[in-house]
Amino acid sequence: MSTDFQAASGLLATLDLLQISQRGKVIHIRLNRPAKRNALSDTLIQQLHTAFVNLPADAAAAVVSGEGDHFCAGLDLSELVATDVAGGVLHSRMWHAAFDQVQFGRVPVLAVLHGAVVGGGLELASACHVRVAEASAYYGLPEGQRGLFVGGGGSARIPRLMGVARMADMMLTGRVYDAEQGLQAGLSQYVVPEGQGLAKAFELAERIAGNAPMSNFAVMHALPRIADQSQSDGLFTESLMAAVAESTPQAQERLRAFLEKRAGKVLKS
Ligand code: 1HE
Repeated sequence: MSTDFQAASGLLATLDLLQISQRGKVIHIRLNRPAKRNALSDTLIQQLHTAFVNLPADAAAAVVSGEGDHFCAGLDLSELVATDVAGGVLHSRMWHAAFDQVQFGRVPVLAVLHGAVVGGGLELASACHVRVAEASAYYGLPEGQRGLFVGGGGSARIPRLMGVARMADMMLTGRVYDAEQGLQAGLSQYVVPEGQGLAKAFELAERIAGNAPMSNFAVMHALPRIADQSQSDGLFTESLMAAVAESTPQAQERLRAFLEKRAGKVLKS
């Protein structure tokens, strides 16, 4: 935990497979099962769900990372017992509920990726809004080799990042992408040197937390849905969302601030 982050209290502090802390408006949720490479057991999935449903009211951005040498080794294979079809569907739906809460919850979520980002770990990463990869990150979908299929939303989310053909190749052939290849393919938006992922993510999270809440809401909730709509429906939804955002007091104040030369310009960084 970074020194200036405060450990979470109350319900969030009881989630023993997560280490949760907060600095200002940024909440840091760390998968904390390093001995098992942060493999996603049922309990860990349920704790992620609980954490994202119960984020502190003053949190405005979240960062998810993994303790130890890997972000996440995917589904906890030791828990995969032969079950009936209904049981399998319900198990997958439990993951969907948790990861939907990540993608369509209250605050934008950044993932810091290092080491293995495989199977369900990549599904979790793909539910986040911004992915920062360290140089050691690598991506795999070993479901094909394990006799499985993705069940944590991967088939819906990963092709939206990298395309169906690339995902099919990963699943069929076991192809692994390294951090740079993942960046080129769209799996992450940033690659940073080893050990610098959290600092980069916290810097981006501070920026996100400073946006008008309605703009962040629109990006999280309207943008992916518009992308799923026909052009005509999407344009109409966009107009509604734009009108809602523009009419908020925060937007009005920000526009005034720019016109009165109190706000920053858009400059090359
Ligand atoms: C695990 C898991 C796991 C590690 N489930 N226990 N995911 C996979 O197929 C990936 C499987 N894991 C690996 O390939 C490797 O563990 C790693 C490349 C991620 C890391 O290697 P390494 O050498 O650092 O660790 P390790 O020695 O392999 O593992 C350390 C311990 O973690 C060991 O347990 P131990 O009791 O012997 O110490 C491993 O058994 C345990 N471990 N990964 C259970 N995944 C909703 S559908 C989603 C479908 C999927 O995600 S399929 C992909 C599953």
